[in-house]
Amino acid sequence: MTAVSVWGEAYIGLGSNLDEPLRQVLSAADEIAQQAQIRKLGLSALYGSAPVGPQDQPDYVNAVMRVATLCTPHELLAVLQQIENQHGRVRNQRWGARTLDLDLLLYAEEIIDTADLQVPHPELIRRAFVLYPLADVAPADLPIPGLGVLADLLAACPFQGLHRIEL
Ligand code: A4P
Ligand code: MG
Repeated sequence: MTAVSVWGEAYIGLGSNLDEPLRQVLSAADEIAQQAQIRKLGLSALYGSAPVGPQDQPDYVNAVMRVATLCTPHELLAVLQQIENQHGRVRNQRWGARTLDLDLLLYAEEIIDTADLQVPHPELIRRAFVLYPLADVAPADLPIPGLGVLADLLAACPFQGLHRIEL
């Protein structure tokens, strides 16, 4: 019997608001792309966004990356958490300031609801800083499992002061 490698498509949200956020996001995108089991298919523009959650923290830089991967969703989460840790990520406040946040937004058309992983990411449909960059790298008719298609979710999501960062 021959082993079959199946590349699944996934979308990763990148965010940072500490310690040179632009550099954090761009280097994290490179580090994700360098993983043996991950291929980069696209990276959105970088966006500046006001913090969602506690307001006593700096604005964020956000982006979304589209990948193909041989990892299972939980393996991919572990890879992302390892990269967060390499960026000095400290977890002390939910939705608080961070050097790097990597969220698994979507994995193929799967719906996952386990203690340590929910996909689609539960906050995705409310967040301009996720949906607009997602639209840079995904087709308008991308299915968001259980929630609709990207174009409809975008149309229902206010811009929330999001702005593109020109490099
Ligand atoms: N977890 C469950 N599902 C996922 C998933 N799909 N991707 C679990 C990644 N992690 C997932 O995350 C807590 C736990 O969520 C993890 O251990 C993982 O098992 P965390 O990164 O330790 O903590 P957190 O990020 O503070 O919590 P949470 O609820 O993941 O927050 P979010 O949703 O990541 O939001 N405002 C702006 N403008 N831009 C931002 O990027 N980000 C956040 C964080 C808040 N406000 C923001 C931004
Ligand atoms: Mg997170």
